[in-house]
Amino acid sequence: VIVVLIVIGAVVLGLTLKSGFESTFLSRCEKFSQYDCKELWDLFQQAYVNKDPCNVPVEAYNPLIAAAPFKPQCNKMMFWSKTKDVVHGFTAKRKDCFVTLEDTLLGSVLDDLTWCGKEGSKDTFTTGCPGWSECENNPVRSFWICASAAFADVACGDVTAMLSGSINTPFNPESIFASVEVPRFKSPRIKKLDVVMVIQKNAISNCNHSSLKNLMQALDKGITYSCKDVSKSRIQECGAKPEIACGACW
Ligand code: N1C
Repeated sequence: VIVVLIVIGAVVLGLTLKSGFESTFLSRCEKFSQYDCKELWDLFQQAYVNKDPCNVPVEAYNPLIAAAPFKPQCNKMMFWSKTKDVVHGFTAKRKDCFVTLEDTLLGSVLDDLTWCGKEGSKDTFTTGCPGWSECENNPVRSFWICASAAFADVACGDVTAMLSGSINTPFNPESIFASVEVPRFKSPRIKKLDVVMVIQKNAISNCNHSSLKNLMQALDKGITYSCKDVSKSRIQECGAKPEIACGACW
């Protein structure tokens, strides 16, 4: 009898205990009211669970994104490449100025997480998952491509992008910004792209960098381009001083 009870107990526990990953997903999700987080968790899992972790296509996340669509926020949408910490340090304090993908439900729920499934298992794993460029169709990369495409699809008005002056190729064709987001910027929905080049002490490039010519050429005709070199300290100052108007930050 005791053995049977232990077995039943273990099975019940196994069915009800949430993994750390699921708890993180749900607790981050519940900060946004008006969504059914359990439903979103189920849709999320369906994208990669019980699949080869190198064979999760971008489209696998379409049902998830359809259930928590991005809202257009004209003139406030912020994109970035290789400047995540500066951007989020700023937007965390100045939600009045800009929104990034990480300020939306799906972006904030999955930010900084790693996950994958395995063939023959209904579990979510957080270790032993393929790295970002180990195989193309990995669950994490496919999610960010799908979400970034949907986020760029609703961008409108004047959009801003923070690029890094501390790397060799600020506009890198391999990046999600260049390969997924910029190609979806369409005139007349988008009027202007304001590039902010984040300049630190170790800067090796700025608005004059040749890769930015490729960015200009990639832009849909009708979208105006601008670029400004802005020091990291100025961006941080603007984050720290809410009295500075968004339009006067740089
Ligand atoms: O490849 P990137 O930059 O150009 O991608 C950034 C670009 C942003 O404009 C975002 O809208 O694409 C979107 N995006 C995210 O919001 C995001 N959050 C977290 C893309 N990737 C995102 N991540 C993780 O950052 C992702 O897991 C991958 O590892 C990096 C890509 O960032 P990058 O190379 O600096």
